[in-house]
Amino acid sequence: MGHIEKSLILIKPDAVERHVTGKIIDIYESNGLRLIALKMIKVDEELAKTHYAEHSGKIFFDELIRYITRSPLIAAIVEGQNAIEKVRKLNGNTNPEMAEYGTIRKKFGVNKTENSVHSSDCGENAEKEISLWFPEIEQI
Ligand code: 3AN
Repeated sequence: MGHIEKSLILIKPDAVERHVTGKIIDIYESNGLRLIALKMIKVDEELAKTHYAEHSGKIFFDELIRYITRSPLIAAIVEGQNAIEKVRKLNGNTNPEMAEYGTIRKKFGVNKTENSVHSSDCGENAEKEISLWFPEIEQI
């Protein structure tokens, strides 16, 4: 069965710009995930750099920060059985060209940078990302 988990998801600028956020949220909800928090924000450089700190110094880092801060995105917390792994499977490979058919990145992603969605990759990072993106929420 697995257990109930929370994961942080971002529906990133390219998806908001192309009006596909509703379709993406529908995929999560149709797969048994429940939204427990959601907001739209235009990310500032400080939050972007903290979120992507592990990629600091990589060749794609500056492009990644420019992209994620260029227009509003949706940040949300979803909850459900094995939510972390479930969301990552629904999202698909980082590179939309490599992603399996039916995944969100295959359907909506443009390239490795503009790949429509982000989600936490493990429980520890889910906790960190939830408190980074939703500092206003106490303990959930
Ligand atoms: P994922 O989001 O699939 O966990 P990560 O954590 O390896 O992927 O990368 C975080 C983000 O950095 C990706 N969503 C993507 O936008 C960007 N990224 C990762 N690798 C590359 C790359 N080789 N070229 C351009 N952007 C990349």
